[in-house]
Amino acid sequence: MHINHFAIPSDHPRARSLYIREMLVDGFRRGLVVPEGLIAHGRGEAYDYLLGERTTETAQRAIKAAAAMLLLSSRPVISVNGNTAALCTNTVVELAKVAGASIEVNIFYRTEKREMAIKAELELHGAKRVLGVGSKASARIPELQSERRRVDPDGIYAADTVLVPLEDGDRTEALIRMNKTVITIDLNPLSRTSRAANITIVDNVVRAMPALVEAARKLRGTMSLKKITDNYDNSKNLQESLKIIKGEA
Ligand code: PTJ
Repeated sequence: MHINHFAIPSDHPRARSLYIREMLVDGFRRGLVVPEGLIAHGRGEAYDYLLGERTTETAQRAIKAAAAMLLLSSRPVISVNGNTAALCTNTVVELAKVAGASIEVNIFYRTEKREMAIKAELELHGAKRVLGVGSKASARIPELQSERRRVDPDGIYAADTVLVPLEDGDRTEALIRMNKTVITIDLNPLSRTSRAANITIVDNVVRAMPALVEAARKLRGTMSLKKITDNYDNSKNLQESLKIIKGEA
């Protein structure tokens, strides 16, 4: 990865945030990220700033519920777009192993070249089987017009639970209509995806993904999974995240 270290002094007060930006820019140069992805990241950054650039206790509760949900699922799938590939391919692969999930490439601005680049990036980090690329995305999500409707019949189409980091609202709602459980990671607690998903982790994917791996590792083989998911309340969780942003909590 080419990170412009010279431009960012390590003692810069915003060094961490600037490094994450560089990861996106590097992903853009390598053909993983679309220009629109850089803009989407900017919006995420603004929310992250307001949340204190930390995994809040509220997000941690959602992470625990998400880990339990993935472990309870019989066909969990992690959906990977350009930004996710640039920021956390290694933890996507780790989570897939720990939670027994499949990995599928699913992008909004679809080109075969970028699908292949994201697949190659996942394989470089140890993914054995990457779904949803090229002619493998032969199934369709009903009532969805965007290129995200094209999914793998062995992956998202047949999944009971789908983890969709940085997702657009249309597909989240379409997946819910297909009776799938949707887990998202989205820094904006007001987004349509955040409100439609069953479990919303309001946190940066860069922090949330490793925390999710850790939580799944801890919970694997324990008996309390169903209790954790039953006791989780997503609307309450979103309200709490909003209060943190407004400085009321
Ligand atoms: O790779 P593609 O073609 O699938 O395109 C990916 C983007 C991100 C461009 C596409 O999915 C898109 O346009 O997304 P949206 O509708 O802008 O939604 C992105 C959401 O993710 C917004 O609510 C952002 O606040 C949030 N977000 C951005 N960066 C992060 C984030 N959430 C968590 N971690 C981030 N690093």
